[in-house]
Amino acid sequence: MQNKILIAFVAVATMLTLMPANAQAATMAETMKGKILLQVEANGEAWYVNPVNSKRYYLGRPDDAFSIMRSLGLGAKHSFITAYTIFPARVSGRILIDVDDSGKAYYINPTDRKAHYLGRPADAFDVMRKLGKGISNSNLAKIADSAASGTLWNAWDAYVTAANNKDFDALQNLSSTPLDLAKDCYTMTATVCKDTYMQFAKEALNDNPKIEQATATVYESARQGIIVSPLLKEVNANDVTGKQQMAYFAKDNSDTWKLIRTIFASSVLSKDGTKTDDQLKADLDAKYLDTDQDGLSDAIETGTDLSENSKTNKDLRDTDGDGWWDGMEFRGDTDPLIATSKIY
Ligand SMILES: [Ca+2]
Ligand SMILES: [Ca+2]
Ligand SMILES: [Ca+2]
Repeated sequence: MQNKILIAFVAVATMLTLMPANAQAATMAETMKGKILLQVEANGEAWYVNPVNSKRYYLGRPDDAFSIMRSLGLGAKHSFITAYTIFPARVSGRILIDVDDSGKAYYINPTDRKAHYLGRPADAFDVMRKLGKGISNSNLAKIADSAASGTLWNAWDAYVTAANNKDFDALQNLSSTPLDLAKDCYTMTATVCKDTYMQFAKEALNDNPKIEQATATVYESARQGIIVSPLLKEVNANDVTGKQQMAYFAKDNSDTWKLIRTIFASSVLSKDGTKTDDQLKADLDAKYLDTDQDGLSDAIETGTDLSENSKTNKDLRDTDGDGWWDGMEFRGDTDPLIATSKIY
């Protein structure tokens, strides 16, 4: 335990740096477009990769699979559906709904571009099992999950689930950039590094003030979002402490929320006899004040914080005017003072 330090600031970063992997992920999603995938390393869960947006849709039970596949269908004339044995490439992997014949649905298998009738839920399920291709968890993680791209809170929930399950692949899929094991873990093996990393992510969640929809403050625009827990203030015998958790998310070029970083900040104000507990609590509020709501306190932006100085403008959300808020850039790996340095 550290003590007697007037102000101790600990920022624990559970997230990474920026760049590649997106290219790799894009390739996997491209390759799998229109295919039905079976998660062979789990319980054979089935997914459909929608060729329209290259995102995967969980097919679940037979009834679910049937309705999901139909909901992603493309209306087609009966004459079009009966005109081909091998369908044109533009409908490869699509589900065609016969608008002239009571909405009968057909799946165009991308492997041979032949139509498979999806009559009742059981038919859809059979097609899924017969045509589904096995995929590893790590490759599946490279394809964006349609459910994960919903709201900012979906993204936070995905993070919590990944951390609690110590699911490294899920966390990698959610993160804006992959963890660079070689760079971040030095002499550890990849397996030990991943385990340590996930252990850390889980503990950080349990130790911190909770981020919950009911009590959190959210700063959100079309492409970025920051979730801030309430500032937890505790009065102890010799000090007053403050703790806050924050999570920074950005939408990637496929419009999917990705995690930039989570931060746990804590401060200890020692009681020196000159201030009351309430005054020390007020000092904590002041220390965490974020006037321009960009995810960085005024103290960090102006350099009065002892440990961090972003050198950004405390009254301007986006100091360099590149569209990304100061906190997003400072907590990510781009420069908040250089407009050409951008998150996406
Ligand atoms: Ca600020
Ligand atoms: Ca600012
Ligand atoms: Ca900026």
